[in-house]
Formats: sequence, C-alpha cells, structure tokens
Amino acid sequence: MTTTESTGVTVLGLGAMGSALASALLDAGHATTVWNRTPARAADLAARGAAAPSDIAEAVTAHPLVIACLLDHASVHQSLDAVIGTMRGGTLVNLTTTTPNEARELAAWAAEHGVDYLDGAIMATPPMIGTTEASILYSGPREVFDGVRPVLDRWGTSTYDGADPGLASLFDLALLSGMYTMFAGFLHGAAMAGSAGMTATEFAARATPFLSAMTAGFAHDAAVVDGGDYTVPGQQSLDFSDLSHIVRASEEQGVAPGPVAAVQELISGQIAQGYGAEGFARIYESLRADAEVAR
Ligand code: FVH
Repeated sequence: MTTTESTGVTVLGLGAMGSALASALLDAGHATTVWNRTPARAADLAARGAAAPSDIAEAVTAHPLVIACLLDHASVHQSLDAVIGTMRGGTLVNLTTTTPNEARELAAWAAEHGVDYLDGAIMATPPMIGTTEASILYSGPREVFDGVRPVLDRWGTSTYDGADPGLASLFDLALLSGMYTMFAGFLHGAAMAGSAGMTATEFAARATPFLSAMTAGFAHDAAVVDGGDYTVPGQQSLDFSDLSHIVRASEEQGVAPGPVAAVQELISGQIAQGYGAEGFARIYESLRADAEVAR
C-alpha cells in the first residue's frame, strides 16, 4: 500500500506507548481509529477526534493500515486471531516487543491471511514519540516499509533493517542487552561503594564520566572482533583482565558479585582454553552464535 500524509490509521493497544503513537497521528492530522481491550483507555483520544469502536472487528476494517502496540507476542494473537481474516489486502505494522522468532511467526501468520507485515521495534519512551530522538527500527519487505513510511515517520526516525522480519527485534534486543548489563554493572559498583557508606547518587556522579569515556573502547573491540585476530598489539590481555580480585573484594564487602562474576566466568573460560595472552575482546568467542561449535 502507499500512504500519504492523510492516510487513515488504526492503532490497537492504548497503553503508554500505543496512546503516544495514536496521539502523534492525531497531531499530524491522520484520521485515526483506536481500539483497546479495556475500552475506557480510549476516552482521551476519542475526545480529540479519534474513532474508538469497542469492537476490534470494526477497528481493523476501518483502515487498511493497522498498527499493533500490545503487551507481547501472545496478546497480538489473542487480539487478532479472530479478525485477521478480515484484514486481507491490508498492512499490519507490529510495534509490540517480541523475540525475532516471534516476529517471524507473526509475519508468516499474516502472510497466510494475505496481510502485508512489517515488524517494528521502538527504541524510545512514550514522551519521545513525535520527535526525531525517537528511533524506531523496522524489518520486513522493503516495499511495505517504503509504502507506509510517511506514516511511520510521524513517530520519529525510522530505520529499515532488512527483509527478515526478525531483524528489527533482534537489533532492539541486542541493544537492550548491552544497556541492561551496563546498568547492572553500574548498580553492582554502587552496591560495592555503598558498603562503605557512599550513596548511589555520589557513585553515579563518579561513574558517569568514567563509564562514558570507556564507551570509546567499543569501536576498538569491534575492530578486533571483526578482524578476527585477538593477538593484534595494543589490547589488554585476558590474563591482565582477570577480575578475581574484584569478585573477592565484592564478597569481602558482603556484596553479591553477580555481574562481575559473570564477566570473570567468560574470561576464565577463554584463559582455560589457552588464550590468556590474547585480548579481552576474545570473550566474544564464548558468546557468539554457535560458540561451542566455532571455537
Ligand atoms: N513504554 C515504553 O517505554 C516501551 C518502549 C519500548 C517498546 N515498548 C513496547 O511497546 C509495547 C507496548 O508498551 P506499553 O508501554 O504501551 O505497555 P502498557 O502500558 O503495559 O500497555 C499494554 C497494552 O497491551 C494491552 N494488552 C495486554 N494484554 C493484552 C491481551 N491479552 N489482549 C489485548 N490487549 C492486551 C493492554 O490493554 P489493557 O490492559 O489496557 O486492556 C495495553 O493496551 C510493549 O510490547 C513494550 O515492550 C514500550
């Protein structure tokens, strides 16, 4: 389908994010139909001009472009299984967080019913929607992305990641994996400092500039990983990176060593295989797909 600046859109799911998406469409002048399992959540959007049928069958047939922003993969099926047959010829853009395989399953299921499917992953919070700071990743057929892009761009900066419908989800979750483990590391450090009376706020003031500066190392490690040679000069060796003393210090302070112990386990695994003289980035070999087969 080809959309324009005034294409009508249906939004399913009016939680914090779905409401922000629908609100941005109304702001931009799109005829907007909304539906939520709990109808009361549609009241504010209806007051601003959205159509808000309580029957999902009515909502999904109001416009050929349907956006789903529900809780999870199961809730997409629970909402749409009964009505997907009425959406033939239309387009479903699913912004619900799923795993890559769940996104692929939804793409195949939509295709069985003659519905074009685009998967999306929102790298933003609801207040960011409608600004260029809101990054949204998409994957699925290129022509589907191009056709609905005028609508997608209402929400933020749209990035097309490829034809495999699982890719947007994969890259989203990969970025979140990095973020959550970084935050866990920060909170572990805060607990260590906290064992001596430092507040988490004081620790954050010290950690922020230090950790920000350290992220410059991502590019260096990435070049080593992509080059596949963990012996290139200029790297900190795995032997040098041994974190046993941090694990021990944590335990001495009565602080559970969880995050740093997990990193030490990766380091020890590579050292045990005889790679102690090679660079820290080598722990990638313990993590990557088919790691046990590959190395
Ligand atoms: N909010 C955020 O910052 C993040 C940013 C990154 C992407 N996520 C994903 O977006 C999806 C929706 O998130 P949300 O923040 O809108 O979530 P909630 O406010 O919890 O609303 C959930 C909506 O899902 C409906 N729902 C739940 N279960 C079902 C079901 N079985 N059948 C039909 N609808 C269901 C729920 O309806 P109700 O409880 O009001 O009746 C809400 O509309 C999500 O995938 C995030 O990971 C947001």
